[in-house]
Amino acid sequence: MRFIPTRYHAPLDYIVGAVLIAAPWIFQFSDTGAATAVSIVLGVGLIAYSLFTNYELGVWKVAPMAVHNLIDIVAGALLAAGSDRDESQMPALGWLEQTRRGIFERHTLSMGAPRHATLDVGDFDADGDADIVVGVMSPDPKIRTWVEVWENQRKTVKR
Ligand SMILES: [Ca+2]
Repeated sequence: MRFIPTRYHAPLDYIVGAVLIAAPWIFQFSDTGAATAVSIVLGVGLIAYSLFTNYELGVWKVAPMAVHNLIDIVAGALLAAGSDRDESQMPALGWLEQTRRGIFERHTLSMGAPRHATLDVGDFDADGDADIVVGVMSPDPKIRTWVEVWENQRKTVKR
């Protein structure tokens, strides 16, 4: 069974590889040496074995796709094994408020393991300001919530 055709899988590998290399700075965990090293090594590794994969964007096309997929599974398991950082102290949901043109203020709305698989913004309580709704995905059976709505309780200045 093939979930993602290789014509999409190949560009995704290079994009994900680049994101993994930059992730410690994008997601602000670069102060954690082990997590930073794992992310960079997996990103560089992903790009490296993609170059050797026999698919659309492979350069040396020596490794069959089955081997590539096996390495993907092992790399994913390594990444999912977690970091040495206490996840309860990590921001799980943040809001960047534009206070002036090009100037953003960061607000952390919740802490803990990131488990929000999706997010949307809308005026869910019809009071004229933006609220947030997030989808929740967690392997923890104690978490039974599928959707969380974050109602904007800040008084907005109407113009
Ligand atoms: Ca609202």
